[in-house]
Amino acid sequence: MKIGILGGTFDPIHNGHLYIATKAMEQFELSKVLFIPTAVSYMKTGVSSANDRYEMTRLAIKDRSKFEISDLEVFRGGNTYTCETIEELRKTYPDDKLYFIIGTDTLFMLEKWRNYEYLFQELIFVVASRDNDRLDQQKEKAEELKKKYDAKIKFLKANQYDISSTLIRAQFKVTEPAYRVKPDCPDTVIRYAQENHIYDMEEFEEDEIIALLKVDLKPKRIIHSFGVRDTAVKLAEIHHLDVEKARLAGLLHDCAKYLSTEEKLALCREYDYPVSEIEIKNPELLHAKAGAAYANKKYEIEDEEILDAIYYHTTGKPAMDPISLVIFISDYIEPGRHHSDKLDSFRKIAEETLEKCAALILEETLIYLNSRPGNQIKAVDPQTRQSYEYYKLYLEEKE
Ligand code: DGI
Ligand code: FE
Ligand code: FE
Repeated sequence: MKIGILGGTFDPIHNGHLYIATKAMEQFELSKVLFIPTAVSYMKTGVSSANDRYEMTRLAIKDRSKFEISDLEVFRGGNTYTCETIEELRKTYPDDKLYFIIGTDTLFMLEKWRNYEYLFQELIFVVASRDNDRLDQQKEKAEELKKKYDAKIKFLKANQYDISSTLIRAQFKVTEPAYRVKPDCPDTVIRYAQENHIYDMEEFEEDEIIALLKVDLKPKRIIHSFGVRDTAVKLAEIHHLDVEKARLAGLLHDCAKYLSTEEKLALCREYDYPVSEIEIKNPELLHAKAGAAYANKKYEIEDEEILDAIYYHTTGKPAMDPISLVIFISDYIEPGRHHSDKLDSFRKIAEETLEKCAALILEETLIYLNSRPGNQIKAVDPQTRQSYEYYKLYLEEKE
């Protein structure tokens, strides 16, 4: 027999896993696929219990006669090395061909695995790649392993699938009805997770926020958000501020960037946020205020300092809170920004005096906005002007 093996944390199992198992079965004419939920060290927090992960996996495949679940690893506690699992499996399947399904990242790690030479001898590896970009590198690595160890490595022909357990967990955690979407996993799993509150009682982890943001934002905006997060964290450390608040505010500051004008206006109305004339004419500006509402409503951020930082990140305001100041500045100077040759000097000043850096940024912004008078899009928001009036004092002080 040819037997497929798909191991994973399965927290939770989702349709991407089932798709891969199905594709592998077709391509390699497997008699069955064994799903092996892994044990997770008790030291690792935030992973659902072995029992729940096992149960969800069992439910997901129970109507598929060629999919089987194995409890070889999940109830053992602590990590199980794959070589131990394979030795166990060999007792049941002494002469069968074992097709072991791995992801792209694993392909590059195989030589770190315990007894990998034994594994190369026993297993046919099936690479289910998630990103086709590195396909050349993957093929190269496979050739190398084939030469060195006589490894048997095959590539799964399947469409790219963009589902991750992280995103699914995050989707379970969204409680606001308007933003709930059906997670991409079997209904039996959804029901089990909901009835047993596997995910919805927990707070968002950062990787889950990122997974949701990747749906809300474009890839370039994600990179920018990481830049703002990292810059904000660094500045918070230097200036002895709350690093975790800076991190979250930086990550989420542009979360409403791609909402429609109607959605942004509706959020501002719902939260009683004032909307200025300029903002109506130039709804792009609204993503800051709407972002504060969106971060609260969808991402369940309740901290006022974080929400304020998002609210004021585009225009600033007089006498900002330190976290707001850090986000306002980080948005302008994060490493992905290249719009002005003054940025490097601003980056240095930010490490010394936040207020002075804010003043310089506001000055630059006003110069930029005034560079084309009459351009509606560049009308100065009163808030930007007031921020400048306040912070410019920090420029004079030094002179
Ligand atoms: O969302 P980002 O692109 O990361 O950055 P942002 O939220 O600071 O928005 C940047 C844009 O906002 C930039 O093109 C300058 C513009 N801006 C800042 N203050 C004002 C302004 N635009 C207008 N019309 N009026 C302002 O007062
Ligand atoms: Fe922004
Ligand atoms: Fe930004």
